[in-house]
Formats: sequence, C-alpha cells, structure tokens
Amino acid sequence: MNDNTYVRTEIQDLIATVTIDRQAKLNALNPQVIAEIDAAFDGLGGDPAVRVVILTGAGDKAFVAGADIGVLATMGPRTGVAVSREGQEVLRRIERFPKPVVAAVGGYALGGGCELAIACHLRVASERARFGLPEVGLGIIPGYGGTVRLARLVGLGRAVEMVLTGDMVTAERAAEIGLANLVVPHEDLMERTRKLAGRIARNAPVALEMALKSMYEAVESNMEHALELESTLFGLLASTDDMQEGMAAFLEKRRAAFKGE
Ligand code: CO8
Repeated sequence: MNDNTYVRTEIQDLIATVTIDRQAKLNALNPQVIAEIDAAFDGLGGDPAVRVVILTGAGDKAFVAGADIGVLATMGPRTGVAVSREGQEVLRRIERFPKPVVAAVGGYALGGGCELAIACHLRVASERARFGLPEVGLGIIPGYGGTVRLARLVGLGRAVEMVLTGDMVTAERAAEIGLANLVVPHEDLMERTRKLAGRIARNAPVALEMALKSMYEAVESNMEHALELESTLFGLLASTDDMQEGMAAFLEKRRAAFKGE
C-alpha cells in the first residue's frame, strides 16, 4: 500500500510489515528514510485490516545501523537540534501508536536504529542482532530518545554503561537485560515475529490500544494519575461490543471474533 523509495509496507492477516530498505548503507536513517517511516505509519492507525505492525530492516546485516553519519557530519548546532527533534517526533509517534508495534531485529541496531527499536513496543531479536549506542565515539549523544527511553527499559545502570562505552550487546545479552523480548534463530526471525504478532492480533483491538495507553502514560506520570486513568480506560472498555463478545465467547467456550468496536 505504501511503497516509497526506502520503506515499503505489506499487509497480511491483520499484520502490517513495514520494511526499511536501504541496504547499501545498512538501512541508515537519512531524512528521507525518516519521512518515509512516518508516511508508512500514516494510514495504518485507522486501517481496520491492521491490528499489529512489524517494523524491520531489509537484508541480512542490519535492522538499522544508525542515523546517516554522512548527513550528521554536516550539521551545525541549530540543524542538530532540528534533525534530532524531527526524528524524535517520528519515534514518539511509533511509541504512542494506537496499535502494537513489534521490531524484528536481524542484525545491527545501532545509534538511531537502536533508538528506533526501543521506541517500538516489543523487540524480537535474531541471534545475529547487535544493539548499541555508539554515539559518544562520534562526539555526539543519542538524539532520538536513547538517553531517555533505554533506562526505562533496562534500568539506569545498564543504560549508562551502554551509552558511555558505546559497546554493542549481543542478542542474548539484550534479552537478559530486557532490551529484547525474544531471541530466535536468524532464519526464523520473520516467521517467529509474525507468530508473536498473530497472537497479539487475536485479542480485542480497543483493549490493546487502551492497555498500551495505560502502560505508557503510567511510566510518564504519577501513580495516582496512572491508576485513575487505568480505571477510566477499564470502564470505557465496558462500552465496547468486543467486551461483550470476549466474555460471551469465554462462557460459550468458543473463540472470540473481535471487530474493534
Ligand atoms: N551512516 C551512514 N552510512 C553507514 C552507517 C551509518 N550509520 N552505517 C553503515 N553505513 C554504510 C558504510 O559507510 C558503508 O557504506 P560504503 O559501502 O558506501 O562505504 C555501508 O554502510 C556498509 O557498512 P560497512 O562497510 O561499514 O559494514 P561493516 O560490516 O564493515 O560494519 C558496522 C558494520 C559495524 C555497523 C559499521 O558500518 C558501523 O560502525 N556503522 C556505523 C554505526 C554507528 O556509528 N551508528 C550510529 C550513528 S549516529 C546515530 O545514529 C545518532 C542517532 C541520533 C541522531 C539524532 C540527531 C539526528
């Protein structure tokens, strides 16, 4: 449906797969790639044929090897802020996307690529995946939310270690510290990611959206507000046909057929 130069989208069985394909540069993010990722997500939020999104990088070597260093090398202080903010906005959109977004990481997820994976809700890593934030070796810091989000995922101590050393971590280590949700054989990456996405897609779409909203707002706010929001969203779901269907299906010992209403 959305085929740009570097980003293509395929939709099948309620799952949209968004593939970043700039293999000659290990899928590095230049402004066009960032804009095309944004455009790819445009239609997916409101498309009832999509319940889960998989984000991946083409080829065998990389998810995304970072922001394009050739572009970064030309920036000045003002453009530095601007390119950082533009990228942050797209990643923020992914983080707050109303449908679950799963990153399938089959190789390097470095710098902006690691940050992109972290902005997704879940990460499936192949055994070849390598995560890292090597920015300080280039004289910069992570600028797409890496200094903010990584600590929430793996804890401050581990995040500080990754950012200050710039060292890559293996898929196995990423799973140990909570950076990857699952590690799978390289050749099974897309199949296993689709399987996970499929398990999620079977659930009630509005409940998925409200669950994400409640969890992500909770980590950004105080306990009282978060608990109140959870109750409100919980109550809201009682107005959905899908709640009636989900509970009826349980009581009638059949599989629920959710409509997202
Ligand atoms: N940017 C531009 N080009 C890249 C990048 C990148 N991040 N990564 C790889 N490439 C290019 C290489 O230059 C090379 O191009 P060419 O063939 O034209 O010389 C091609 O991709 C293949 O790469 P290699 O030959 O280097 O492949 P290797 O297998 O030898 O090495 C590595 C793979 C280890 C991944 C290596 O390519 C590497 O170290 N890449 C850079 C990784 C990196 O430092 N990433 C962080 C970049 S900074 C960043 O992401 C900041 C994010 C926040 C920005 C906020 C403000 C904008």
